[in-house]
Amino acid sequence: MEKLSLNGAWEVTQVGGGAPLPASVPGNIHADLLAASIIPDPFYRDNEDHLRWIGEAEWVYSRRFEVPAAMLDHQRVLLRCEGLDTLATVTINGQVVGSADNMFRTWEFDAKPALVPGDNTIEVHFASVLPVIRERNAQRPMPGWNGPKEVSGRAWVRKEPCNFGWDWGPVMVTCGIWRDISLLAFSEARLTDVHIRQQHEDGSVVLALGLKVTVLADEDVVARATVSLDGEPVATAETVQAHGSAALFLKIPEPKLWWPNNLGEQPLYDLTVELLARGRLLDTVHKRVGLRTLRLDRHPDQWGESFQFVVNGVPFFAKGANWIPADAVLARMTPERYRELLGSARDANMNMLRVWGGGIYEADCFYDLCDELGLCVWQDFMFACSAYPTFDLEFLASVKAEAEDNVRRLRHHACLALWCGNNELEQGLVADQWDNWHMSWEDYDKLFESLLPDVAARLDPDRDYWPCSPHTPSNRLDFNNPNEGDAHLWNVWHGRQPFEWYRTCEHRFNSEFGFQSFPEPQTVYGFTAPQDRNITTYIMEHHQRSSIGNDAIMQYMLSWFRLPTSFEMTLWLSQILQGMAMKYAVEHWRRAMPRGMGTLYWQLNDCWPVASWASIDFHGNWKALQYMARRFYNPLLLSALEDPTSGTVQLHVTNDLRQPVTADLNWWLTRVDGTPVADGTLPVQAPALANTLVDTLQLAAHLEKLGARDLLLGMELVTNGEVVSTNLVTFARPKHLELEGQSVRISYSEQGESVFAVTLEALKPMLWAWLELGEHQARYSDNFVHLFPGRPVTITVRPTEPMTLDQFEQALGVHSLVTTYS
Ligand code: BMA
Repeated sequence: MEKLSLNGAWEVTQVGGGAPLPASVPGNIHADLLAASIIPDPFYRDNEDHLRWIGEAEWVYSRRFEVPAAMLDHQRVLLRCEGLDTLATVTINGQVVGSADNMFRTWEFDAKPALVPGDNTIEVHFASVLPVIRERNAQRPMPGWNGPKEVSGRAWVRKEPCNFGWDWGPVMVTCGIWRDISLLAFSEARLTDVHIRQQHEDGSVVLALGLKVTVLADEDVVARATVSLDGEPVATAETVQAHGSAALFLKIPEPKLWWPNNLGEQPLYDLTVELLARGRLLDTVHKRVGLRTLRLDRHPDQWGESFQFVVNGVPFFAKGANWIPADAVLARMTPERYRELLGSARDANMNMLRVWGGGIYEADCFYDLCDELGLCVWQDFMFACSAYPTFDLEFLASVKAEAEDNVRRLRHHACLALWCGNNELEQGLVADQWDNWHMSWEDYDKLFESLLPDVAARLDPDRDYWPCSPHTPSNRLDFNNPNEGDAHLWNVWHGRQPFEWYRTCEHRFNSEFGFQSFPEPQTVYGFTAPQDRNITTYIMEHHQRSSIGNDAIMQYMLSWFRLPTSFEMTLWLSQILQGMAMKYAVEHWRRAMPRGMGTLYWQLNDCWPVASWASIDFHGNWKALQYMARRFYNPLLLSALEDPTSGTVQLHVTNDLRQPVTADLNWWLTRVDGTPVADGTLPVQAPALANTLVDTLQLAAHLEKLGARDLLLGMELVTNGEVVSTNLVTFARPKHLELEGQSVRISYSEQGESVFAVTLEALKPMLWAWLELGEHQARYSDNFVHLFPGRPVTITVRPTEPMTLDQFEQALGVHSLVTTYS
């Protein structure tokens, strides 16, 4: 197998206008226009609206390349395109070699007849998808949920749905060669597919390989497989012959199992499969494999039907968030940015992400990183919030090929936990008959109950398929049933219910629920001019896509907090509010385990700078929620359920570890000025993988005497002399607490080059104390912490760009709840 990569420097020309511009492949048109300084930053103010012409235009990517004469001696020469976005016609030396209409597919075209030895030219012409969508939608409007700024009818093309706008994303209709492109030449044989299945039995693991081999020559072709760990081979096997299809079995001695984050290690074995003819190497495939079983377990139980993931026989509580494409200009995503975001998910104690169906089947490096980090992936197929033209046989053929390509590409990953048909179609987009708002169940079933589960069962029989998120198996009209299936709980936020509503829900698995916040001031400064910096300006509302979202943030904020006195403090306080909402929900649901066995909040990340449900902003900054998620997703969680009316507080320890834990629980009750009222220590025996009610504090007498507004209850869980979880209870809304002015001793020191330790010693209780460095970006070991007198907290700060101690001192700001309104 000879391979010639065609990645690298290309040119791009707008049809009917302009000179060619330099272009990068893989890439896309927005990235190229930005690099050539033809367009301004599409995320600044409302530039997005003035750049819509890019998606309306047609673009031609072209380059020259040299083909060695020997390459053309091969019997077959293919042009392999791993991603064309979207309506593409490919020409080599003026001859059309193929066309494409599905961004999610891998295309291979016969290039041999068009190629010549030496200098060649390739052109990829991208037609605009927008006229196609408009025309088809005019003939037959496709029901779907579209916000006012979004393009209707996006379901007519197989292209990243959120390109056409979403309730957190801009309208940026891209095109381009978005994944690798290369020439492949071979004469004898090619390894076209390697399917790895794992047989786990009595502590041993056998890898069963199913190989597909295209053999062109009448040769004796054999396949050899080697599996190694940390560079040491642990098993090999060889076939007698490999024609068409072949099987190989590798028994792994003393297998080291792969576990999700916090449940164990993530050892990854390297598998190499080679194709040989008389000792000559013809083709090689490498894959990295984590040994584990990972299933969705559904069985009848006392509440209805379970919905829990089971790894290596151990049911575990899934903790995580929903993932959306991490940049509206996808071409800018680098392995480093993926690592940064996924590393943040792991650092926040997550063990699962849902790749939501309105984006893309992610890049290989995304799943590689999830394998390494122990982040399980709930993988939607790319269908979301719209009806789809499944009555069209061509459409069905296209999505079948797309599903096969992606299942084959991703199924070897240890992290992959579930295939899911779509996002939210069953939640109101399907009815008995097609009409303006619905598709028919008959047509729905063709794709989500037949085609996709068939592909998954045939190509990936060891993984479960779930038709829709959310879905209720016994009655799909009854979505969000508390006794079975998964749920999207949006009564808080979209339904404007108070946070307390979460505590009325005990669903089996919460795959979506969320609350919005603004990004931090520096991120907002990046997309606004000074005159925009008020949350009601046109530009701030432009960077808010959920209907009347900023109003909702303020409505909830004033229910809990005082009116902040500045724009900046409004932004920060919105983050605290968001974190509180998610904490309220997740702590409750973790206490309700094993009835409920998962929480994936909406959403981890952003694709541009915007007010949204994300816990990490577009630039990778952790919002308050991300720090709070690290606490409420801690495998050992100390949480409390307060009842101000009866004056009781239930203290719970949720242990998600595979080992029982012995600990001490310390609690202290103080007045808001810090005067001690009562305290205690409780011994804790927390069995593995369970929630334990440790005790119920009876505080009625104190509440009666001092009043709900004058009391704070702090607590911590200590194991082996280390504080592993902390928490706080207030008995009144924080806005009604008479907190005194901020009074804190701040000391800092340089720990290493440009690493600083800041110790905060509060003289009066301080709620949600946080550090910031103005215009300097940094990573904080913790932030938004509650401080009590006599309990100093040290935070390590790592600025992204090196700073001196002097600069650090100048930039350091320390805030807490009272400074938002004083
Ligand atoms: C959902 C998601 C997204 C959406 C989010 C917030 O239900 O599936 O479509 O962005 O809610 O509204």
